[in-house]
Amino acid sequence: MSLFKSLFAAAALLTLSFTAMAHEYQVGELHIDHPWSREMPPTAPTSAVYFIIHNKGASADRLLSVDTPVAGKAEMHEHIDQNGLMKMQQVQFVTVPAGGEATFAPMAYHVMLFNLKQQGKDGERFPLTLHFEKAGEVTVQVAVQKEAPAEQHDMSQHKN
Ligand SMILES: [Cu+2]
Repeated sequence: MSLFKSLFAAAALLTLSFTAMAHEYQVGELHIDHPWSREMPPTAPTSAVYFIIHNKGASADRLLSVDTPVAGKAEMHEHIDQNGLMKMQQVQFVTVPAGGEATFAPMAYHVMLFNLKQQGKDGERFPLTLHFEKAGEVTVQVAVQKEAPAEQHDMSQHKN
């Protein structure tokens, strides 16, 4: 019995460390992939957070709001092409389609942080809580890094 228990504990630990390496999170049927933020100059007034939400479920969900203790305000934004001018504007929610995904990436949807207590540095992490209509809430750790992660690097090319 005790052997079984310690084996179980070891397996649980292993799962945990794999999760930490992959840097992804799950809430209900939603997987949140590699939340990251680009390192900004210390005096920059804002910063942006990116991630990909995969929906493995049979029904759509919506991201309704986000918040973090490191910023006074966190908004969801989208980039729109207005007569050839790229602008960003706030959105009230972002839909994650059933069996699909919602991509937060440079020049696409992003989370915008205002009134930062201080800018994060390369290698640091900070918490961000996502509030979903159906799945509820999940707090992820946002990795601050200089370069976009390889798997999200060309995301801006996909949006015309
Ligand atoms: Cu923005």
